[in-house]
Amino acid sequence: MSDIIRIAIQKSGRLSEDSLRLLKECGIRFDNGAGKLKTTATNFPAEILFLRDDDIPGYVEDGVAHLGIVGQNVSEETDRDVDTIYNLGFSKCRLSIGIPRATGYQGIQDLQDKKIATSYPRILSKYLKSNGVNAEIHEISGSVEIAPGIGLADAICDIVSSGSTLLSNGLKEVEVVMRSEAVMIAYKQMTEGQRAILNQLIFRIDSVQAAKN
Ligand code: PRT
Ligand code: ZN
Repeated sequence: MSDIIRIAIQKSGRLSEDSLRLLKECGIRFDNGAGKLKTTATNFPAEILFLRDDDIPGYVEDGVAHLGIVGQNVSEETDRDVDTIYNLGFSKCRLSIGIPRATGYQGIQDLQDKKIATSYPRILSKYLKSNGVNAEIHEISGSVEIAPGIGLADAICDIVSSGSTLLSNGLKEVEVVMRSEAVMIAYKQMTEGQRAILNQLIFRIDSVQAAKN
């Protein structure tokens, strides 16, 4: 009876609005007043935690949160032991490699021994390895697209959506490393009661998604 599930969503960023909307469309009512880090739903056995997206997989692995909504890019990069249980279809983007527009490009071998700036060192290094390319990965946490322009790197690997950020930094997209969308991830060791709540939630998400198609 006392079972409750904690759902972690991004506090403020590109996933926030759609994550909130999804929960509301599932009929879960809660107060998400500004600055709140945690709130309790009034009509569903759930608490909502508002976190930075990068922290969500770790919280879900540890069971501090039982469910989380993050981009596949973040889930993959953080490499936590969680189950991916639902592809939610929003926040679609790709993780791509970009190089200066004027630089010629024949194929991925051209990246051999080059310096690539990224916030996704794990995914990038796997991708390069699987393509037999050895490059120097330079990890930076933001404004990755300016790295080539300031002489910090020969190439970048970052999230692309419309492509306008690449364009305005004089870069062109040469490799798509992965495609991403928002997913729901889950703690692996929920109680039976929590699984029952999760099943109710999934049933509601299915209905919401079906109504959109
Ligand atoms: O503060 P916190 O750590 O929670 O947020 P954040 O700043 O790390 O993430 P946020 O809110 O920017 O993005 C959250 C998630 O949204 C990402 O992990 C992706 O899964 C997804 N997403 C979808 C995007 C984009 N589209 C996107 N366009 N994430 C980032 N971008 C950035 C990208 O980094 C680049 O600088 O937008 C720029 C490129 O956009 P275009 O349209 O110019 O190509
Ligand atoms: Zn983040």
